[in-house]
Amino acid sequence: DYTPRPEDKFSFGLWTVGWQGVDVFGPASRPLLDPVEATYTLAELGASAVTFHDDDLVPEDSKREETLERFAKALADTGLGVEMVTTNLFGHPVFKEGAFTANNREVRRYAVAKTLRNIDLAASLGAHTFVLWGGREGAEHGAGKNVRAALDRYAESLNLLCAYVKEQGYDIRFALEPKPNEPRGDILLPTIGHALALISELDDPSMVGLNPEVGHEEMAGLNFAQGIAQALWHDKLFHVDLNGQHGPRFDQDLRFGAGNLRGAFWTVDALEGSGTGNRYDGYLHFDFKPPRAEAMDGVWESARACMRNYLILRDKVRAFRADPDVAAALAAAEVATLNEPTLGDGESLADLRAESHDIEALAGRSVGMEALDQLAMEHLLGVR
Ligand code: 3MF
Ligand code: MG
Ligand code: MG
Ligand code: MG
Repeated sequence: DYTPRPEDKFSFGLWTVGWQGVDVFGPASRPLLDPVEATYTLAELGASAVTFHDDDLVPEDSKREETLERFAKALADTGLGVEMVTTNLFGHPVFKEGAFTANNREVRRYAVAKTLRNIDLAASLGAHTFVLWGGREGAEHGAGKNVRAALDRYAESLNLLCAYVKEQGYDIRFALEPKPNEPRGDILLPTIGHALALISELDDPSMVGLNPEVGHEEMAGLNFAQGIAQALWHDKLFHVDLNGQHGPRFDQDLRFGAGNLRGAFWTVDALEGSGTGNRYDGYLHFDFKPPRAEAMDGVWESARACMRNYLILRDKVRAFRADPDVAAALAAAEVATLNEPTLGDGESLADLRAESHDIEALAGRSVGMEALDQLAMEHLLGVR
C-alpha cells in the first residue's frame, strides 16, 4: 500500500502543479490554477505541507490580504503546513541581469527588500526554511560580471538576511539551491560544492544550508545521491527538491522517479541514511513540472506519482538493505571497513610506515562491487 501518510512529510511547491506549460517555444497549455484550490487537492492526494514563492500566492499587484485569508483557511481546513517559503528573484524582468548580484545597485536593494518582506510572511506562516534559488545570478559574457564582486554581494545579502532573522527572533534557516545553468548561461553557485564553499565564508554559516535539486546536479553531470550524502556530512542538507532528469540537457523537472531511475533509488537510499546511518529528517519536497502536453488530469497524476514513486523506492531500498545476500556482498566489498580510521588508536606514522605490504596481492584483490550492484539492480527490477 503506497498511500502517503503525514509522517512521510511530503510537500509540494504550489508552482509545480500550478505550472501552466509556458515554455520558450509556446504559451500556456493549461488554465490558471488557483493556488488555494491547489492546496486542497494536494492535501487530498496525501501531501503534508506546501511551499511557495511570494509571487505564486501573492503577486505584488494582487489582493494580498484576501488571498492570504483564503490560504489560511485552506491550511486550517486541510491541516497542511507551510514548511518552506521562497522568493521569486528571477521572473520579473527587473531581475534580468541578477538580483542580489545584479550590477545595478538599485535592483540589488529591491531584491533584498522583496526578500525581507517575504521572510516576514514565512515567519507568520510558521515556515522554518527559507529557500533562495539565484536563477538570474550569473552571466552569459566573461567581462560583464566581476565574479569576485558578485560573490561579495551574494555574501553581503545573505549576511543581511541572516542578521534580520536573528534581530526579529524568527526560527528560520536559509537553504541555497544550486543550479549550473538555465535561465542564465552560467549561474553562480552552480553545484552543491560551490554553495557549501560560499556558506563557509558567511558571518554565521550555521544559519545557511542547502536545498539541492536532483535535476540541477544531474544537469551538471553529477551524482545526486553522492552530493546529498556530502551535504549531510556537513550537516547542510536543510531541504531537498526531488524530481527527475535525463542527463545533462535542459532542466526537465520530471516527476520523481522518471528519468534516472537508478539515481532515484540511490537518492532514496541516501535520504533514508540506509548506508550511512545519517538520515535526512526534513520534508520530502517535490519541485517538478507536469509535462506541457498533459491536461489537468495529468497534472494530478504526476503529483500523485511523485509520492508513490518515493514510497515504492523506499520499499525497494529497505528490502535491499535487509537482504542477507546484500549483507554478505557488502562484507565481501569491505564496505564497513571504511569506517575504521586509517591510523589506529595509539599508532604512530612510524608504525604505519614500518608496515610491509604485498602490493601485488592487494592490486589483484576482489572488490565485489559488480555483484553488490547487481543485487541492487535486481531489487529495483523487482526480481528479488
Ligand atoms: C528552478 C527551480 C526553482 C526553485 C525555486 C525554489 C522554480 O530550476 O528549481 O523553481 O526550486 O525557486 O526556490
Ligand atoms: Mg529546478
Ligand atoms: Mg529542475
Ligand atoms: Mg528547485
